[in-house]
Amino acid sequence: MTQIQLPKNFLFGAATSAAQIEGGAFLDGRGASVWDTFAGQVGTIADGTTPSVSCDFYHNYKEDLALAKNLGLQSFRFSFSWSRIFPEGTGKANEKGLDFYKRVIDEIHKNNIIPNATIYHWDLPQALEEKGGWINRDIVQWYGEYASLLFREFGNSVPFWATVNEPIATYVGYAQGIFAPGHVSERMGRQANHHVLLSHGEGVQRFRQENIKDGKIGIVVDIWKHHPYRPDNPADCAMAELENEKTYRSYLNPLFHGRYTDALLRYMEKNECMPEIQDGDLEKIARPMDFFGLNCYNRVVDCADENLLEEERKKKHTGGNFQDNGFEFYPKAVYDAVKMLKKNYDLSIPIYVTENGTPGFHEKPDEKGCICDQNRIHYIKGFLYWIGKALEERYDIRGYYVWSLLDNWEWNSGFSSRYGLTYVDFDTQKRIIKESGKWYAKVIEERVIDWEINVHE
Ligand code: IFM
Repeated sequence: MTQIQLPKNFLFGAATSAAQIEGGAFLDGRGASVWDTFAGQVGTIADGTTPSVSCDFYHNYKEDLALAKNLGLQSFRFSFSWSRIFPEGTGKANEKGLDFYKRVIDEIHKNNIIPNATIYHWDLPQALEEKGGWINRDIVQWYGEYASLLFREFGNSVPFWATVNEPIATYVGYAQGIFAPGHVSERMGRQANHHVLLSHGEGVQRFRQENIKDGKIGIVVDIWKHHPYRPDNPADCAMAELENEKTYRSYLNPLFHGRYTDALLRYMEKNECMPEIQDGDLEKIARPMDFFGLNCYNRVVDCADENLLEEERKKKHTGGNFQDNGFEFYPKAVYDAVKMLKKNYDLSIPIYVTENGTPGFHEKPDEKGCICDQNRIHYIKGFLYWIGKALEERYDIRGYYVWSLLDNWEWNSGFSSRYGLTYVDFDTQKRIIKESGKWYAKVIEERVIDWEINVHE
């Protein structure tokens, strides 16, 4: 058993996003987002639900923030709903929408919690999608106007700002059709991604122009490193390598090196999906920021042999390096990501682990009303251990946020996938703190992690 002590000034929090917790989708002038529209189409969401009510944070925010305080959270990560603020995406702002966020931010402060805001977490106003959405280069200006308004309204009451959460979600929505708005075109996906990165750069520039005192701005990128299933097999290695290019490197390279990698450029050329890039775009994307938000959940293992893969899928993995929910358990992923950021990008800004968590598919209260999610405790413990390891080696990680404070509307999985430290009964809106929530509260207080290192790590 190894013991890790996390520093006193290390920030502990939990993360959420507007579309997943707020509900109130059609209240007080809010316009539809692409997820409202997408979820309304048959076959898009596993349980056929929509985000229209979800946790009803729109009405329950005071109780939920009191709950966050009870857990001892030091920071609360949330996102603004673009279409609550600009129902049409641009033009006249909705005062009632701005009012809501003012009340939420005030309440966060009343609870002595530090707000950490994301400007864009996947919920593009439907009105903008109808003008081409992330494919239309004008979106950089639309996003910029929206970001500037937020900076002016809330810049002095929110110290942490993320321009975008996980740019890859836009690719998934335009290239793979799995996420809203549901397009299936590699070319659209690459163009959409370029515009998301450009909007990030626009956001950073406008943040600096607003001259916000004490505020920090960054971006949140998820790193799921691809590993070859057979490390000595060239096809598996080539597959993993290409996936790393197409995923996290396609964001990190422009952000930190001011260019797309040659391998990605070759791939885009060959597959006729090269985005339109104008002079100055990459300089804009690479504007210096203040922190890096790392979302880290797992790694991905790639295998080029379909038959082998099929056999692997049939295996019922439990225990060891697999969790009960069927996912591989690889907490070292966070340590690997942090090391890679330093080695490959010479990252010199602080890292916040802005999301980490694991879903439960059958969680419900037992006869005593307890949600005994030992699986989640084990998972978070493993990641905190490896964060502690990286801290011992002097990597600059300043905080950690569990995804999520509450069970919520998990995009394509609807309500069938629960990530919360708190259980939500979506019929009654009753909340029950899970065992993981109680355990996390203790970690925040004591900052000690006992960990038995797994043979597979
Ligand atoms: O729920 C999502 C979140 O919106 C973005 N990061 C991953 C989470 C879990 O899937």
